[in-house]
Parts: sequence; structure tokens; C-alpha cells
Amino acid sequence: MIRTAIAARRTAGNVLYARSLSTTGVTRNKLPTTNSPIVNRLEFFNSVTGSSAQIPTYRVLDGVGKPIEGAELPEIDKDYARRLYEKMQLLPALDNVLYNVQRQGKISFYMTAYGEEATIIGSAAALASDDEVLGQYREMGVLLWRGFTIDDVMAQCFGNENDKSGKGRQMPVHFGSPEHHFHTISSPLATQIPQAAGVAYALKRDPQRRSKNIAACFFGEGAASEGDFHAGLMLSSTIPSPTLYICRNNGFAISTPSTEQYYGDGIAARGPGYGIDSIRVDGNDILAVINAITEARKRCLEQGRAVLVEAMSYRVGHHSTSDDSFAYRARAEVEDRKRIDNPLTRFRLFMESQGWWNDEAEAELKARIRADVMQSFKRAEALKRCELGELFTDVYGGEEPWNIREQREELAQLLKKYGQVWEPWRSELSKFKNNGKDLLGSQ
Ligand SMILES: Cc1ncc(C[n+]2csc(CCOP(=O)(O)OP(=O)(O)O)c2C)c(N)n1
Ligand SMILES: [Mg+2]
Repeated sequence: MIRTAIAARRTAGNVLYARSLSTTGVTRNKLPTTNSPIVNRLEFFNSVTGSSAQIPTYRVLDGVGKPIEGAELPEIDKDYARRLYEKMQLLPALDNVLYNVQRQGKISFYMTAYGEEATIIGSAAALASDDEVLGQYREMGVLLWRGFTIDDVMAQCFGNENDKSGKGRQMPVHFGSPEHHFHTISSPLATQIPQAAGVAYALKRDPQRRSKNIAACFFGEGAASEGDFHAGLMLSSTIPSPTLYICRNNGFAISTPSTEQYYGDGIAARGPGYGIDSIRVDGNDILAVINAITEARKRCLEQGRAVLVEAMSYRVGHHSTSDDSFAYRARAEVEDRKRIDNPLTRFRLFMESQGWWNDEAEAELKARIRADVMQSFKRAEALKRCELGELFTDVYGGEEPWNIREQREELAQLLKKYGQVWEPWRSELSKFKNNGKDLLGSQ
């Protein structure tokens, strides 16, 4: 009986469908679960732009810092521009020193942001300082923009007693700072993407922060190959939340070039598949990044929904201190990319054209920043690490589970036995406050 009824309804539907085809082949009738117009032309598609052209890249400044005709500049004055430029320059200054410090064996690891200064500082500037940020690992500049000091950076990278991020328990550049609304970096790629959807949903549910704050999630185009990318976008698409996805497309996932990471039109093309407003922007043009992120943030708040920004740049440095990129790309290519569309040069030339900058200011800034970084490095190097016992405390919200207790006791026993008699241990212990003695009494 039921089966007959369904069959009858199907037949009626087919009749309706057949009748509804107009002479032009397009009908106003819709299928029950979609608003898709009905057509009689057999046509496949493979572009979100509706043509064979790729998604365009939004730009404000040309390659030599001249505003493109018709492009709208963000409202910035001399002081603000100088602040932007100063933070952009601070990144390579820190990178130069910390990269070399790692090479000297003084810190264990480092990652530079060479070439991505405009993407990172421009995004940071367009966010509210209390928007929640979930980074991948190359976003130290967001913290610097928010007031994280050079000493704070050094403390984290050296893992010394002043490391507020994690008391020296994290790898270098795995920053975290609740005070700066910067969630702790974790190495497994893309985990921050679904987490950001959750953070943004929590913001939306909080009457104090709803319509005020968003969650901004940075990731590389390589991380977008992870399942978590799709899980995250799906989450913020179906359970809407003000999540701003910022993809730093720097052309590489370690040695894999982006040409081997996707066959489609980059990362921006994936947004519309999830009903997410998306844009591609020139990530080497800080003014374009500021405009794109400002508008994206506004949409997040107004619609309570996610937005995706794909910022195009080029990773000028090696992936990390564990990488030698000349094993998989030509030096000449890198040298070319340093010159063409260089984000720092472009913005500097723009500032000069406004009468906001000159050679003297450039020399003063570079000398000052370099001196600040070197002094801070020397201070950080001289500081001790946290007490060794801190390795075991407040890992689980103040509790000490049985396995952590066992590990603490075992280390204490080993230290008692070998701590002073075996030279490598003696010298290692001398780097901690109290030379690790706090742990000896903790059995
Ligand atoms: C789940 C997972 N797989 C692999 C890695 C190793 N890994 C670390 S960084 C990286 C490349 C990421 O590239 P991208 O997301 O484009 O960021 P970029 O380094 O270019 O800023 C890879 C494969 C990892 N950390 N986590
Ligand atoms: Mg990349």
C-alpha cells in the first residue's frame, strides 16, 4: 500500500518535471532538495568563476608600491604606516638572529617568515586585538603586533625561566599567549582549523563577545590538504560561526610545490563548495591584505558565518632549520622572488611616495631593531631555564596523574644516581634554576 503510494507520487513528479521544461530548456520548477534551476543541456563545469579564468587576485599596490588605478587605499596615516613597517621589519631582524642562533646550537629549532611579512602583519593589523587567533607556526608577527616583546620571543625560543608561553616545554616558535588571545601552536598540521570553528562558535554563544569578536585561523596551503581542513570548513558552514580562515599560500609545503598539492584553482576555490565567501589576495601587498581582512572580518561578524581568504606569497626562506630548500628549488628562483613584488620594498616605496619615509629613517630603524634584538638575545642566553620540576607541574590543569608521578620519580632517582657523576648530565642540569635540585627532594 505504502509502496504503491510512493510509486504514484514518483510518477506524478516525473510528469510535472517533464511538463515543466520550457522551450528554452530552463524551468522555474525546482527539485525538492535544491534550488538548482533545471536545464536540458548536458553540461559539466569545473570553475567557480563560471569561465575558464582563474579566481582573480586582489591588489592595491603594484609591484613597485604605486597604487593601482581605481583601487581604494585603506585609511592609514603616517604614524600607522610607520608602525606597520616597523613590525614588518622586526620579523626578518628576529629571523636573521634566531636562525643563526639555532645554527650555533643555542636553540633547538627555528622557522622564519621571510617573504610573508605583509600577509602576517597586514592580517594582524586588520583584526581586533582581542580576536582569537589560531596559528600554524609562522605567525609570530601577530603576537608582535599585539605587544608581545622581543624578550618574550627570545624567552620562548630559548625556553628560559621567562617563557610565559610554556615554561620551556614547547619547541621554539610554538608560541601561546592567553593575554594576547593567541592559542598555543601545535605542530600536527591543520588541527587548528576545526578548533577555530569551535572557538568561533563559542564566541557566538557568549553574549559578551557575540558580534564583537571572531576566531582567525591561519594555515598553509599544504595544511589545506589535510582532512581537518574540510572538517573545519564543513563545521563552520553547517554550524555557522564567525571563523576567518586565512590561508598563507607561500607555494610550498616543505619540498612539495603547490603545483603538486592541488589540481583545482588553489585554496580559494574550495570556499564556495561550503557556501563560504572567499577571496584571493596578493599576500605581498600589505594594503590589499588589510582591505581584504577588514572586509572579511566585517562579514564574519555581520553574517555570523565563516569567510576564507587565500593570501598569495612565496616562502623565501627554507621551510625550517631542519630543511635545505636548495635541494629542491633553484637558488636563482629564490633570488628572483626576493626582488619581484618584495612585500617590504613595495610598502617602503609607497611610504616614500607619501613623504612618510626616507633613507635616513630606514637606516635608523634597521640599526635600532638590530641592536634591540641582539641585546635581547644576550639577555635570554644568560638566563636559566625554569626549575626542572616544572616539567611535570600544571600539565593537566594542576593535577598529577599516576603516569606523570611515575616519570617524575624515575627522573629524580636517575638524577640522584648520575646527576653529579656523569658530565653531560651535570652540565645540562646547570642550565636549570637550582641545578635541578628541586626535583631531588620530590620523590
Ligand atoms: C599531520 C602532519 N603531517 C605532516 C607534518 C610535517 N610537516 C610539517 S610542516 C609541513 C608543510 C606544511 O606546509 P604549509 O601548510 O604550506 O605551511 P608552510 O610551512 O608553507 O608555511 C609538513 C608536511 C606535520 N607537522 N603534521
Ligand atoms: Mg606553504
